[in-house]
Amino acid sequence: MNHKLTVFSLVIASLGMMACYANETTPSKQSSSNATAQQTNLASNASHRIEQTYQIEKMAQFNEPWAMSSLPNGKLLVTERKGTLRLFDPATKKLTRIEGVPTVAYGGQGGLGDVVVHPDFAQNRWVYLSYAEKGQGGTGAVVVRAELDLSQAKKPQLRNIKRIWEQVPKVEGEGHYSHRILFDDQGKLWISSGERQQFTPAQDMKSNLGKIVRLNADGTPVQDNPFYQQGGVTAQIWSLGHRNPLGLAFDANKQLWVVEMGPKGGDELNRVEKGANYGYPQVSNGDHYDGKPIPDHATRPEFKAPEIHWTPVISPSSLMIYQGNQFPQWKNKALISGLSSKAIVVVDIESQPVQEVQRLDLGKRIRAVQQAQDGSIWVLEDEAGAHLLKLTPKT
Ligand SMILES: [Ca+2]
Repeated sequence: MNHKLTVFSLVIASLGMMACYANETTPSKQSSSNATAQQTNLASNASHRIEQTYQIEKMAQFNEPWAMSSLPNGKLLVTERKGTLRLFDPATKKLTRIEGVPTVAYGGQGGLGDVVVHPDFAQNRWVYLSYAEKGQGGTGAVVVRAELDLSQAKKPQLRNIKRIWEQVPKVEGEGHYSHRILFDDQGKLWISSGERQQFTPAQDMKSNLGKIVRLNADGTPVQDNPFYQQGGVTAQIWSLGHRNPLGLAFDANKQLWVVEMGPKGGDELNRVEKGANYGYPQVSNGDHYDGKPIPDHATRPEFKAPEIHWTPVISPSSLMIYQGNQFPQWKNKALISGLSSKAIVVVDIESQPVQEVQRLDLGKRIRAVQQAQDGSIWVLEDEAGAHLLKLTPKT
């Protein structure tokens, strides 16, 4: 009898969570079949859900921000897509424009992209920026290294700008640059390079589009890269078959993870392995926007499948794996910012299978999420008038 009672309670609890979840989803453009799929996903996950509480403070406002990075002193570098780099001081909430940013190709999904700080910034003052540029054949992303001169507080500027990487080849169109940048604890530089909406380059080893690349801090390929002996841009490649990978992060075990936008359906969180092929455009758990089907991952086991995928999509725009202490329930979990989902999606990457455990419904397209030095969390909204938000534990 006790057993029956427990089962009955679980069913009621699951139904309650399903209903609760439906209320959290974005109201528009949700077809009933999609809603059913989502409820099915969440119903199976119901027992794993967490409810980490938080509070939100609006800190500043930006125009189409894309990325942010903390300096060792706690100030924040923030890029805006039209080509502006700003320095934000959380203590005074003052914003200062940084001079000397190269001209960017703004349009479509392109413009000024990511900004990261070299691990030895305190000594070398190096920051790295990615952006779209025009050139022969169309557009492509580049990464530059620059010295950030903060000696004049009112006129910070970039000096000694050196181009260290570019997408090959440049192509027509203004989408899927991806161009997220990340340093690992060995000082190696990782770049996510999207397939530029051209599909087949993701499988072409003579192109670095649709790849995750691994470089030395000066932009040269690393000697123990899986295809180093083949030379050219092939030497840069760490993994292939990616579509529009917009988030890169290492977990506590130094495992690299990447989130990428799927086509119509099939957003992915992938565990990135040396030399692995993630299958795009041969396989995807989504289909082409024109309705043409793409075989699912299960049909081609030679390609590495995502650890978790989403249909309906969440539109993942960045990834962090929380290592702080202010939000105990998020420790070692992936936080994925979402555009169409207007949310931060929390994923348990240690569980088998990997699963979504919480969704922070923020009501705005979210462009980036990043951990601050003190363990609080910076969140950047998307588009014009976007806020920089600070997430702290609920008091
Ligand atoms: Ca498919």
